Amino acid sequence: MSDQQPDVDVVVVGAGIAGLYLLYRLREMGMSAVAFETGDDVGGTWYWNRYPGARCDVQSIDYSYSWDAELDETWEWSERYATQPEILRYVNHVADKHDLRRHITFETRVDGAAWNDDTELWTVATDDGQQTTCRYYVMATGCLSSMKDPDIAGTGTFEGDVYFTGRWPHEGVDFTGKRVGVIGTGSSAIQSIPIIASQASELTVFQRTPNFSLPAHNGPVRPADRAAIDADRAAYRQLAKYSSAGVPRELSEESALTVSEERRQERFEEAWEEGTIFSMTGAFMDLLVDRTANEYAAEFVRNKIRSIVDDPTTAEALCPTTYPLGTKRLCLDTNYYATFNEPHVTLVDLFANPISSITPAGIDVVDGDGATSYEFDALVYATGFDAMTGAIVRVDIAGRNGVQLKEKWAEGPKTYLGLMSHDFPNLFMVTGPQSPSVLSNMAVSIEQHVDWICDTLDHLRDHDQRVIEPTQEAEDGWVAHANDFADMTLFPEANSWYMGANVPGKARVVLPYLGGVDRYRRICDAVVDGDYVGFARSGPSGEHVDTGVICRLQPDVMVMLEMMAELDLPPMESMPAPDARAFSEAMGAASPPGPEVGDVIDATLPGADGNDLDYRLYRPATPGPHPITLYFHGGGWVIGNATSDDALCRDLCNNSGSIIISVDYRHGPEAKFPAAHHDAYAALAWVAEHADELGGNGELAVAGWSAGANLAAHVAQRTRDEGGPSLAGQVLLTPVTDCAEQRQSYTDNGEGYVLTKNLMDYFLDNYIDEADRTDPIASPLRASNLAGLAPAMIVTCEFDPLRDEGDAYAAALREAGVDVEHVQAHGQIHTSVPAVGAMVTSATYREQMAAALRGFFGASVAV
Ligand code: N01
Repeated sequence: MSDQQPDVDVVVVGAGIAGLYLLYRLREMGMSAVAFETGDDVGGTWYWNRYPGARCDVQSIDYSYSWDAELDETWEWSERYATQPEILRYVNHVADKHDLRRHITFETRVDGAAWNDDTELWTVATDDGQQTTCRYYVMATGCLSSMKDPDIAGTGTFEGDVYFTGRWPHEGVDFTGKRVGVIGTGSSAIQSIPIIASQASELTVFQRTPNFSLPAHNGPVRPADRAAIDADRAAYRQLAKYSSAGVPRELSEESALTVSEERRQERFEEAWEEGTIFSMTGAFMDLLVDRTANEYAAEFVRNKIRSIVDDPTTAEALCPTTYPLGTKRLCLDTNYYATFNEPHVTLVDLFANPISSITPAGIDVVDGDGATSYEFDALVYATGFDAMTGAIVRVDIAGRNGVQLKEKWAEGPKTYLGLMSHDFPNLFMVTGPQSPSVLSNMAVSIEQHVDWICDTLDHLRDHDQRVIEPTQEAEDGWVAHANDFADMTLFPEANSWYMGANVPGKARVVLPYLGGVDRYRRICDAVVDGDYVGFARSGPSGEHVDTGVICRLQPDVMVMLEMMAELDLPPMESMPAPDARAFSEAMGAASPPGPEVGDVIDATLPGADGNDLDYRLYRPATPGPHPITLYFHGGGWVIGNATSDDALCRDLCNNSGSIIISVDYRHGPEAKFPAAHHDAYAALAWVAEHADELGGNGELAVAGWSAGANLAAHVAQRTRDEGGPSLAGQVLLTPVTDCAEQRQSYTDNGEGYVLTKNLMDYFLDNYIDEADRTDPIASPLRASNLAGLAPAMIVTCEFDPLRDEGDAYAAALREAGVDVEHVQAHGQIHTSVPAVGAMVTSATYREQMAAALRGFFGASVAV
């Protein structure tokens, strides 16, 4: 550690909306700072993007700073969606009001930055040949500031006027009487095309992928919106901070799959009329996660396009069909589609007629075996940006031991919270990749990041620390979490700039964090409240490393637990068994129904002591006979019945191609151990004997979940010992295998993951006396001999008290020579795998269970 003092405490790159607020906060904190800005004035994106029609696509009352209450109350936006000149005026006003320009070095580009481990300083190199040392280095470079290379043959040969939407001439362009070609149909093109068309003598639009665009319905700020913010401005801003997209709005709790066609059309019409980018994707809760739900919305918009555009061929070409709605950024327009009804406007569909080359006179496209040449006076490239990472890696950033950020990110960005990256101490990013950024109201996300960064610098100073860096483990955890969230959605299906797919050679990964602004903010706050979970900090006061990893649960599991916490349900173990059963049934009734199957029959079969056992038989729709899987429900031998795992049984039936017979068994405390175990075996014997009548083909397997998996494991042992019935296999989902010992997973996961240690104790106490718990019937792991058992497929879940005993059983079976497939479900809890229709991330384990059954039954199954 050296005591070398830097030139300034903080170097900021960029003087846009983020850079200005950073400079303000840093000055208020008494830290010295300089911002380097390539442009000759403030504004960032609003400085560069001056193309005709440029506006924000989040309502201006929302897309505003909230940190200056006086500004917030006095600034009047003239329209719902302000134009670029008005937004630039606003940004300039802020810079003047707070005298921020004096901290900015304009017309100066940052080319490189290197960390020095000895001095613990960054050296920042600028294109004027200067070097500036700083303790902290903040990239406030914006998500859409690095223009994409148009990557079209012949670019540069055109002899007419050439314009890029992202670098528009300050003096403006008059296209009157000109023949104009526009390449691209993203937001920039969609905003500018109607205005260029109103001037040009001929306009030709070259479209590679059509976009979904909604009418902006721009005009004065709507009275209802104004009333909402005027009623209590501070409360409104607070709502925005804890909303999913940084804009206060009610989230739909309706599924597009379960409402009537009439209701769907009604919601989509409302969304179309609302004119915001969040209205259509938010019309139903499942539009961005379910392909069928999404297709309803997509077709609605396509029908709107067909109703606006006169020429059917042009209309169809304008209809997006190759990706789900909303997985490329939705656009807001004013008269975009109607512009194609103008006689001097032509659409060239590059899928049918790809560009062969830009030429000195215009553009040549392939046309059948020949070519068509278009001649222009002016060409407009609206070809987009190297989004989110482009502006960051364009600077040569060298971290610890010379590690290059560009190389580290070659396979996709790796960050902790989208704020920092391991090996790059004291380097912060504002709205970096893997933060909500572009999927939110940027004004809200920028402020949150600036506040987090500045509060962190304040904290370091207060604690006599100088250096902060995320640990590798924390970063790996966040990258995994961000990817898990993305994988739950439809976003990976589109070749969008969200995926980096618009830039040839760029890694294809989801760049923004999809968990929402509210959740993300709570996570960032929790990291701080936990004393910087996942960060290493050092300085004169010593070194402190927090080895924690956040967000290890799968995202949908996390969401489900959050929702359950909000319900504040009473603990089941506080209830007498009959009440616990009724409570569990009520919860189950609120769960999504499982899929249709070929046939469902409810009947009874004899239990071990002349008692009747209800069962439900699920028959596949495929022609029989079928193999049979006897299934035992979960519920700790206390709750549940033949129909309580209905959705899982349906799913298994369809995907395994076997008949599933879900059989009930007697429960504690009324019927204590070993009643349930004996019933399970009696049921197996009866099913084997009646297989023909039940539609079976003679093959038989057992399956179960939790206590039901314990029964399945038991009967698998007993059939071996009693010489039948013979089993093709056993599928054990989060089984109880040892009632007598609570392993480490009871401590790790004993609270907060639905099945708690207390609940498990309650189940055990209700069913098995202490003295019986070492009996191998109750604890199959304790059997003296595990050899010769039917092949097993065992699923254990990372956040389950029963995890370790399930793992131990898999290991013990394998040791005994049993054929075992053991799947450890990452980020799942005890109850998440059976939750068909509710938990997306556990579908893979359900599929694996079904695949295991198919494997047991070999060639006899058809699905
Ligand atoms: O860029 P884009 P943009 N040959 O990447 C096409 C924000 N924004 O500047 O889709 C032929 O969306 C490309 O085709 P394809 C907003 O977040 C906001 O328009 O790759 N075509 C696409 O059609 C937005 O999403 C506002 O097949 C080529 C177009 O060029 C983001 O900025 C306004 C091509 C690029 O569209 C980017 O929007 C404007 C090629 N070689 C922008 N290369 C607001 O309202 C690319 N294309 C705030």
